Order: sequence, then structure tokens, then C-alpha cells
Amino acid sequence: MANDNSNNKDHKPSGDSGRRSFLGKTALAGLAGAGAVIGLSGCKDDAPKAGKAAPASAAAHEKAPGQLDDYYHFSSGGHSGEARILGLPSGRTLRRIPVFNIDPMVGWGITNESKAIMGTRADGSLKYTTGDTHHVHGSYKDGTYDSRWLFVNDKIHSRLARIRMDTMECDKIVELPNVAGFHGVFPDKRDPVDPAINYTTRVFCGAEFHIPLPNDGRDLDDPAKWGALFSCVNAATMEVVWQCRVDGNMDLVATSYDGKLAASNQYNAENAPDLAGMMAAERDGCLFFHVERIEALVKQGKFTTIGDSKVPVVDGRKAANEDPKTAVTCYVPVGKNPHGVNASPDGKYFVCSGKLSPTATVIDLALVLKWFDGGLKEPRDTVVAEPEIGLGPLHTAFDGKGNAYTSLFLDSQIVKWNLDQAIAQFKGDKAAKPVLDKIDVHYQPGHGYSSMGETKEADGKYFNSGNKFSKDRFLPVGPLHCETEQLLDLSGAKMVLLSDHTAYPEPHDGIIVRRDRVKTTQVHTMADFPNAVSAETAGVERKGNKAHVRLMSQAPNFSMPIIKVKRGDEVTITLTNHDKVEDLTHGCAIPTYNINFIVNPQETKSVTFKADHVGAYWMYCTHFCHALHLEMRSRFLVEA
Ligand code: K7E
Ligand code: CUA
Ligand code: CA
Repeated sequence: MANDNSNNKDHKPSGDSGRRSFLGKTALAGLAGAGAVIGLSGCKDDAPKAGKAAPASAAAHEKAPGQLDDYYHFSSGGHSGEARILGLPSGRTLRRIPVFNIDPMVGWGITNESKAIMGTRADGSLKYTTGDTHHVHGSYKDGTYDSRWLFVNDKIHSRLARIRMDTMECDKIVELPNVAGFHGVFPDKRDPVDPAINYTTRVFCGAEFHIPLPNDGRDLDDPAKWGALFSCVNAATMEVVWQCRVDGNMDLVATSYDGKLAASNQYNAENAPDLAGMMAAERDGCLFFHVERIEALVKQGKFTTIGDSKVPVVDGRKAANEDPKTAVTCYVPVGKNPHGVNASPDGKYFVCSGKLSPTATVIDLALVLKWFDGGLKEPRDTVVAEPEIGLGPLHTAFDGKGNAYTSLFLDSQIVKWNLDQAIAQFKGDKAAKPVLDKIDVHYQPGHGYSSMGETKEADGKYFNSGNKFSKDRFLPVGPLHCETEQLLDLSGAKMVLLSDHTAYPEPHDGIIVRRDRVKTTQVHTMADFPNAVSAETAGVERKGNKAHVRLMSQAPNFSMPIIKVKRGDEVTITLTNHDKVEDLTHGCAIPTYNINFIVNPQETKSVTFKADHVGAYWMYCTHFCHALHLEMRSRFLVEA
């Protein structure tokens, strides 16, 4: 089995069914011991068996040469540290957006401007050069995307980045204090109090790993004292405005359409430091935050701070929140080790997936608010449905017609189920059948998300299944496999598999945004760059051993054919692209000095480096711009 891809010439797919059962067994074996205890095989669902994948109906989703896609697909890039833009339904890659990684193509992590956003140490080197992006979400207005910003997390270093959607470039990064394993992120959709603020002003961040608070060497051998904080970041300033200490951990994050509630699923309600401990409890939770009350406590000064951080920390632990009428948190018990929490587009429900329980838990937000008002006995009374949907449920998407679509990691399927039927069944209606359809995906889906599905404009057209394994789906290319993104058509009663495309590891979550909801800028405005170089300011300016080279590009020329500096100089090159034509990008590379970046039309960027070795170096344009692109070069001379 392991070698069946070794001979490319004779390579034949080993067959869907073989691969699927192999993966199923492996996945179950991986949960050794757990399977029996938690009844992984106990899913009683009598739903229709998944049919064979329907033959792709090519015309339905293919885009002819020159045809534009109907949707933008904004995707995280996992431990590549980037974010990505694809077009759907074609699956064509449109853009990679470097965020936490270094990208020599655009010069991210090389230019002064990008380094300032990424953060540097005292010596000017980058503080971090790695990142792990899982979730990318757009800012909202009136319950749908407003094309201002995308927010994306870095799980490794607990940073939140913002991407401006006019240029699709990262413009801010903030590190969350006293947080480890920052995983789920979601912007709010409106203010909890002020009805005039019907757009995103906060970004909520969950923390998956608990750590010593502060993490300054104390309590290293005493994980029982460690804790996890939920963070709120101001969307406009990107400052952390408050944090809330919780019991247990946090994973994914969802926000309500009325702005009042944010929630995070918890798989480690046990606060355990090891795997066995994290699976000990029969139930974990979905943890709700009452945004207005938390902010009132902050205003009243009822908070602490941790270590060097000045961010107010409110106590959201159970012991401090026993009276619902004053509580800032509500812990709703849900299936074992849940993963994923998603808001239904009608604004009524959050759905939390069981992962180790074959169920999805539907929580009624009106009942959560009722609990906070003292009108319900138990947090669990907010649960209005808990259908059995299949093995390994992770993430849920919606079609805006009352149906939910949940990825089933262990079953390698997507299940379509109906919310009203699930609620009726939970109330005791024996005739209710929540599960409507299942379809095989290839293989082991993580996130699935639907077109406009996280907005009030959910349109039920497409669903993207982000599959973690792809063996047999594509030509073998060595030990590292790509991942499979699969596009499903949601428009009929049955889901239809439309297409496969590859993804470089490792996208997790994404959003699918109708193209008219995205407004971009195709050419920069030169005046936006205070350091733009003009004919008047161009040239070399020296101050002591600092040489500032002010340069312009206009196809097929750099403004200076010769640039002279001296060994030992600290050289800054500021380059403004004077071309106004859309798509006319230039690049700038200097051999042996590790300089490589681009300037888009009317854009200005700069680099600073020490000219520590002499010689003649051709500074050349790297980005094909003109018939004389190869000739577009200048002599960069470092004199002794
Ligand atoms: Cu399920 Cu990080 Cu959203 Cu991966 S997480 S799939
Ligand atoms: Cu300028 Cu290539
Ligand atoms: Ca658990």
C-alpha cells in the first residue's frame, strides 16, 4: 500500500473505496482506547447511504478562457503563514498574501514597510519569521461583508493580522499578551449596545493552550495553575482592549448577528495537560461571552492585569460567574471534545460539532440571553437539538434555506441536515429525519464552508470542502502531498461534487464571498506614500555613513543607471514606481545583498541594508514589465 505510487508510469489510482476504508481504520486506530469509551461506532443514524460521487458536470462550474469567477475564496494558508485568494467556481489561484511569512516575490519581510508591520528586534531583524494561519474572516456591515478588512490568526506566536481588502495587503499585526495557541478568530457583526454601530468594531480571539499567567518562568511544573484568556481586539486600531480569563480552553470562535454574544467551543474543559486528561470528561462545552457585561466591568475597573501587560483581564471563570444575572460567561455542555462553532445565517443558532461525539449541538441564542437574564435553570437548557450526523463532525456551513452542512472527518463525508427537523426530533417527534443527504469527499475534510454562508446573504450555491488528505487524487509528487479542495453544488436536494483542485498545505478555513461584495484598488495613489520619490527628490543623499538612494522606475528604466555607495555605508533605497498603467509592476533585486521586492504602479517601498562588501552589482528588474525588461538594470557600485 505504501509503495503503490512508486512507479509513475504504471500508476493507477488504488481506488476510492480502498483508500477510504484504509483512512477510516487508521483514523480510528489513532484514537486508540478512546473509540470504545466514546462509542465512535455508535452512530445510529439511519440516513441514506452516501451515493457514488456523481460524475462531474463540467459546464456547471468551469470558466472559459477570459471568463471571470463569480466568487472570491479567501483562504488561510496554515503553516505557510500566508493567506490566499482563489476564484470560485474555477478554483484558480489569484493571489497569495504574505502575512506572517517571508515572501521574496513581493519583498514581504524584506522591505522596511513590511518589517515595521511584522515587528522587529532591537537590531532590526524580524522578531518572528514563521506563522500558522487557520481562520480568515471579513469585516461586516449589516450582517454581510463590507470589503474593508480580513482578519487572520497566527496560532504559533498568538498574533492577529489585518489585511486591507482594497489592496489585499497586510497592514497591521498585533501580538496577544499572555496567550498561547491563538486559534479561533471572528469579527463582531455589530455593537451590542449602540444600534448605530452596525459594523465590525471588535475582533474576538480564542486561546487553545493554557499557560502560566504571566509566562515568566513561574508555575512551570504546575499546569493546574495555568490559564487561558479570550481576547478582544479593536478592529480599527488593532489594540487589545480586554481579555477574559476562562476555565478550560477555547478553540473556534463565532459571533452573533446582534452583537451581544461571542462563543468558543472548548475541547479541554478538563484543563488537562495531557491527551488522556483532555478526553476524560463525558462532555465539554461551548462557552458564551456576554460582551456588554464584560465591557461594563472593564469600565467599572473590575479587572486585573497580568505581568507587564496593561490589558484589563476580567474573570470569566465559573466560580466568579455563578449568578446568571451578573455572569459574563455561560458554559453550555456539549458533546465530547467538540470542534467548530458556527452561526446560522438567520441569526438564531450556533452549531457546535461533537468531533468525538457523532453529534452536532444546536444552541438557541435567544435562550442563552434568557439564561443570562436568570430565566433558565441550566446552561444546558439552551440546547434545542443534538442530532446524530456521522463520525468526526467538525465544521458546519449553511445554505440560508434552513439546512446545515457539516464536515465528517472520520467518515470522509459531508452531511446535509435540516435544523428544523433536528429541533423537532429533539422535542420528541419520532418522524423527524434531520439527515437529508451525505456525499463522499476525498479525504478527511477539515473545514467546509458555503458561499456567503457566514452572512445573512447565505445563498446556498457552493460548498468548499477542505480535505486534509489527497493520496490517489493527483499525480504523485514525492512524499509531501497537496491537499484537495472540493467544490460541491448545494443548489439541489442532493449535493453534487463539481470539481477538485489542489492546495499547497495547509489551508484550514476560508470564506466564499460574492464578487460584487469585494471592491479593490488596481493602482495605488502616489500621495498615499509620504516617502514617494519624485524627479525633484531623486538621487543619492549622504549623511555621514548613511546613504539614501531615492530611485524611480518607469518601464524600461530605473532613474539612475549608476548608483555609488561606499563600503560600510548603511544604504536605504527608496523606490517609487512612476508607471500608472494597471498591471505594470517592477521588481528590484541586488545580487549578494539579499534584496528582492516589487513596486506596483504608483507605489513606494524601501529597503535598508549595510553595504559591507565591495564590487559591481547589477541591480535588475525582476518583474516582467516591458519588451526591454531584461535591459532594465542599473550598476550598483560599492567602492572601497
Ligand atoms: Cu478545524 Cu484550525 Cu479551524 Cu484546521 S481548524 S480544519
Ligand atoms: Cu521593470 Cu521588469
Ligand atoms: Ca475534553
